[in-house]
Amino acid sequence: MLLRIDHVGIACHNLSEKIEFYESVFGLTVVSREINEEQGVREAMLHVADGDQGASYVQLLEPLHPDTAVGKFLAKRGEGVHHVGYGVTDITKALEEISAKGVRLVDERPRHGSMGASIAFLHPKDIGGVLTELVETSRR
Ligand code: MC0
Repeated sequence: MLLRIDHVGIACHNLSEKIEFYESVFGLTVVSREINEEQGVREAMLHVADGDQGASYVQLLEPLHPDTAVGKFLAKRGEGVHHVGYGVTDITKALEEISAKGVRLVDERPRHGSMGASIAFLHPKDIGGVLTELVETSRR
């Protein structure tokens, strides 16, 4: 069901500073910067590698407001890994299959994600404390 690790989402207080850090330390390149109002984030995708099943990225996330998923995460836990995003072929089918196994879905239906992808989150409490995201895209 899972094709690859699409991205690792990392929560930070200052997006520009964190981009500079990843560029200078790892030599990564920003391929997309977006504001996603629905998710309450300002985010950047930095390309890591290409594979048979698509590319993988580091996603840096800065909250738009304190009262957002990433804002609350930062207040509670500080900066660090916020979620793991896995590539899937058919997100609707994957959600049905995962839900049937008793895992709570944060999103019953796909939402708009970075770089035009369809995304959906699974509840961290049912996945060993890891907020998990499914990502379907034809372009990566
Ligand atoms: C919260 N919890 C987490 C967590 N966020 N555990 C692991 N990883 C995380 N990122 C835990 C808390 O510690 C708490 O556990 C419990 O979940 C409830 O958290 P809460 O702070 O009370 O917050 P809730 O319940 O209001 O919301 C948690 C939930 C929410 C996961 C449902 O954050 C959510 O809907 N997330 C999905 C959307 C999202 O994260 N969007 C931002 C990235 P305790 O034990 O203390 O009770 S958007 C994105 O990345 C897009 C742009 C993309 O990829 O394209």
